[in-house]
Amino acid sequence: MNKLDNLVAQAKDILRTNDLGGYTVPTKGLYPFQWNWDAGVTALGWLYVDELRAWTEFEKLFEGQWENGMVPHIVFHQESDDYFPGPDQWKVEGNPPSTSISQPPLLATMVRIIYEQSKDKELAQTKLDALMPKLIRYHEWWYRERDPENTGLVSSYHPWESGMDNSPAWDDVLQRVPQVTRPYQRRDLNHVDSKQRPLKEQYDRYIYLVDFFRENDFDYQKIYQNCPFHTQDISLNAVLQRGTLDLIHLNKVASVAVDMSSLEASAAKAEEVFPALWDAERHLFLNRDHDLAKTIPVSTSGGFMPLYSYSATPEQAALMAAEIKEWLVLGPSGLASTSPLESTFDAKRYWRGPSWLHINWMIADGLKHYGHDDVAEQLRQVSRAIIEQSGYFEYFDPITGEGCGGKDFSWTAAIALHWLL
Ligand code: 2M8
Repeated sequence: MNKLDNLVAQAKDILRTNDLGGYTVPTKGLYPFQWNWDAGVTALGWLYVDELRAWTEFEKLFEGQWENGMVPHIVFHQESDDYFPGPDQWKVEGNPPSTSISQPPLLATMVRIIYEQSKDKELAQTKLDALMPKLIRYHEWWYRERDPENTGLVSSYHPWESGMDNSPAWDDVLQRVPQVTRPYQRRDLNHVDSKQRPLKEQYDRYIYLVDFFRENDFDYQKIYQNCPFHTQDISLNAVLQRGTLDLIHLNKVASVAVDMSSLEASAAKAEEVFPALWDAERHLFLNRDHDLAKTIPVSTSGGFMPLYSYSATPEQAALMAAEIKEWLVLGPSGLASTSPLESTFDAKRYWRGPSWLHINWMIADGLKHYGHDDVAEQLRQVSRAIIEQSGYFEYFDPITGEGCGGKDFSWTAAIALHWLL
């Protein structure tokens, strides 16, 4: 087998191995359940293995959708002692059990790509038609419950909701969250070197928030008013924006079109407010601290995500393309999740520095939209080089390309199948 065939075979094997029967775990051991944005990216990989299976990934995730439309960040389809905090900590009633927070909503965009690229068009139409009402309810939930004052930006209440858990962007806001005093036992450190994971002090605050949601009866109004962690995450908002635009498009090809005026108005409102998050000196967009009503001055890869949602001006896009090229000089093995120039940059510690393949792909997709094909191609080449060098790890040291975190990782394999191989 040549090198390329070997990489393709390995990626497909990873999806099959991580398949627990209709849903794919991110990696065995470390993450034994179905995660929301992992499921979206992973479905894209299944497209190259088994189209029907790609659609099942979404259907399984939507089994966890709440009455109010929310799609949880983890759906606990079966029990496992490998992970903390599990369903006994979240205490959400429902079958299957789930968490009470969500994750960056990239499902609609992944559904659109799979719908357009699948070969079995009849299957795709049937599956799309069935998923549309669920996707619409999910997006409506974001705007209704997470932006109740119609500011144009949805709120996040937990670093886990951003998907970029220990990003330095959240450090100051997280300091306002008390540390739990009750004992608990982390399980992630049974699987991964502690130098590549969040600190105990951060976990103490993550768990406090889990208790806080439960003690506030998961009531969105109480949480909106009182949650000590309250951010407006630029990356999540960009993912939502792109997803809503894709959903509006999908409504035109679905067998039954519905009134999308409310989602159209939400997307238009977001377009109005994104410019306020642009930082003219850093050449990227910033996250926002809701309670202090100001932007958070930390440069992260999430700040480039308005490329992916088509929310930047051509001038801003050109500045971001140039900035990305500079980051790639300092960290040539994929786009660092935190600027290598930030004092908080840490090359191996999870979202504080490492590069992540699905983020590289989304940003490259945005760069292409703005005509910066050269930088998009550079991101593709460096991403390809790291899997050749290190295999399908969860994340990669952006300076050396060393694989970090979990190995045989589903979304890394999926993005490789879709974008790199
Ligand atoms: C990581 O997050 C989980 C909590 O959700 C964890 O560390 O326990 C993040 O990288 C997140 O973005 C990802 O969805 C999840 C599963 O891959 O792992």
